Amino acid sequence: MSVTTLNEFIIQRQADFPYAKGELTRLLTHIGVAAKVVNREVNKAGLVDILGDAGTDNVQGERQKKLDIYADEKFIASLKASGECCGIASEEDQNIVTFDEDLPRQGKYILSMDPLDGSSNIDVNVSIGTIFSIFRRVSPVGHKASMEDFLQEGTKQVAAGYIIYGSSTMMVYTTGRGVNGFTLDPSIGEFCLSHPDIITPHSGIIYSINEGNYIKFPEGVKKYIKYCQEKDIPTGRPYTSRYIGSLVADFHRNLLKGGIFIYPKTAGYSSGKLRLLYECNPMAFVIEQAGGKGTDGRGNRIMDLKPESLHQRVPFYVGSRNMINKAEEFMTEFGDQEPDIKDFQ
Ligand code: P6P
Repeated sequence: MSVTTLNEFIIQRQADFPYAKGELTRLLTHIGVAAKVVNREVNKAGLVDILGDAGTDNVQGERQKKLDIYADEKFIASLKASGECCGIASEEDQNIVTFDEDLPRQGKYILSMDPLDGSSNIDVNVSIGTIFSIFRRVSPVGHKASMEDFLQEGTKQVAAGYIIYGSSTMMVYTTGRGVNGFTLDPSIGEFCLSHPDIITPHSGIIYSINEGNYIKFPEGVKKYIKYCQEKDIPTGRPYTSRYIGSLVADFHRNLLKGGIFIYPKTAGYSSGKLRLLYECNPMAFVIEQAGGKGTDGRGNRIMDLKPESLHQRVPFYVGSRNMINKAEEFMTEFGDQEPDIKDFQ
């Protein structure tokens, strides 16, 4: 069976892309290169001194792992070298990363990313991932990237996807013409097309939510969880609860098998925990291109939301369209107001 590498696929599909002058091809290719470099370190994380804490916190006040910072640096370097990316927003960096050199400033694209999502799982060998979201810049070419380049609605994404560093390493992305998955073949060091034209089932039997937060959930979420646990053979219920605590891993499993992932508002996270720019928007683009839905639980399409800040959080309901619709019925009927955090202090 002939193998199609990521680079061959991107070039074959270049004609699909309105800005087909090879720009996006170079950008996606450089993302693939950085992914292979990060994958090499992730795969030997237990053997070299890049496990554990870096002794610093990121903008979220979350403990940074050495591999977080390593991944951030490698993706930034590769994207800068592509000459197509004029600026980057990263979970690991307070402000946007811009470049002084003329070459990257000529870039027509910006990228928002979570360079290593789920990094609290690194030390226990659980799958983690990189998530990326690509826009055309709105600021003038040749100048530094500006904040307005990054605060565009998700509907303006030109490409988005993720790399999952798991039992195998995969890159899954969309440019608005469907979703395709590539598995890294370590024997040749190439991402090879393994999951062409991914379509997510309209319904599934998996629900993914951190039930440890149950008492902090809005009433509608509590009622939906109980619905998932009730026996009803025709709908596949009781569903199966699957939650890894690594968005890329939970999302990828549900994308392929069908299911719903929810990170709602909770007492403590009154806007939800996940970030709009570099977690929710890219995953929403992928899921919609695969036939699913990504909303805030109240019928608002994630990709329609106008971002107000780089690290803005939103409630996130993503997965099989019939399951999202059912969950939103519960949010409408029973409310999505989270309990007051003072009740738990
Ligand atoms: P919790 C990882 O820190 C992350 O950002 C996502 O990858 C994951 O889905 C979520 O947080 C898990 O959060 O509160 O359930 O541990």
